[in-house]
Amino acid sequence: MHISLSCLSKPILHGYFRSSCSWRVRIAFALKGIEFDQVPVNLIKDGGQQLTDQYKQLNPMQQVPAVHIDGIILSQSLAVIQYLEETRPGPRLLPADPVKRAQVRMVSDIIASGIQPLQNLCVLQKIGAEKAQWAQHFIQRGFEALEPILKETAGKYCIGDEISMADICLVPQVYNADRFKVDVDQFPTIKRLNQTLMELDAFKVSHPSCQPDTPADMRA
Ligand SMILES: N[C@@H](CCC(=O)N[C@@H](CS)C(=O)NCC(=O)O)C(=O)O
Repeated sequence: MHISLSCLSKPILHGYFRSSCSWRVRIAFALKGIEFDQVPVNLIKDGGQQLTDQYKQLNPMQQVPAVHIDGIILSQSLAVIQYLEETRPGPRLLPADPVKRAQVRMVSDIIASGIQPLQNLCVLQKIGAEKAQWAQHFIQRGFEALEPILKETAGKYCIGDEISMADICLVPQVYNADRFKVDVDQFPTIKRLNQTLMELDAFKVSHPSCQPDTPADMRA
C-alpha cells in the first residue's frame, strides 16, 4: 500500500490569532480532532506580514488563512473546511440532508461573502476615519438578515441540532460584532447560538484569546 508522506505530517495553519477566517479553520480542526501546527502571520506588524512576497506565494490574495495540508496549499477558509470534511473522519460539518446542507451553505455564505469581507482590514484601511461606523453598519445589516433566517433554521445549533460549518462561521463573526460594538442583544437567536457554541471545547481552545501569537495583554 502506498501512503503519501505528506498525508502523515501535521497540517500547518498560517493564520493570525484575531482573524475570524483563521478562527474558522481552527474550530474545524478542533471539531475533527486534527492536530496542526500554527505559523503566525501578523496582519499589523511590519505593515502587515500578509503583504510580503514570501507570504504571497502561499496566498496570492495576501490574506490569512493559508493551510499546508496533504502536500498542497489551500487558502479560503470554507474551501479548507470542506476539504477537511471530504478527507477526514469525525463529526460531519455538512449535514447529509440536502435541504439542511443548502441551509448550512446559505448561512456560511451570508457571513463569509456578505458580512466579513466588508469589515476586512484592507477594506477598512481604504475607508479611513469612518472605518468603525462602516464596519458596524455592514455587520448590523448582515445580522438583520441572518437573525430571521436562523430563527427558522436553528435548533440547538444554526441548522437543527447538528454542529456545522454555519456554526463555525457564526461564532467568529459575533466576536467581530463585539469588536465593532454592534449590540448583539438585538439578535436573540444569534446571541443564544453564540452562547451555546462558546460552551464547547472546540470553540474555546481555538478562541483568539489563547493562540500562540495572542499578545500578553489580550490573553484570557
Ligand atoms: N474568503 C477568505 C477571506 C480571508 C480574509 O479576509 N482574511 C483576513 C483576516 S480574517 C485577512 O487576512 N485580512 C488581511 C487584510 O485585509 O490585509 C477566507 O475565508 O479565508
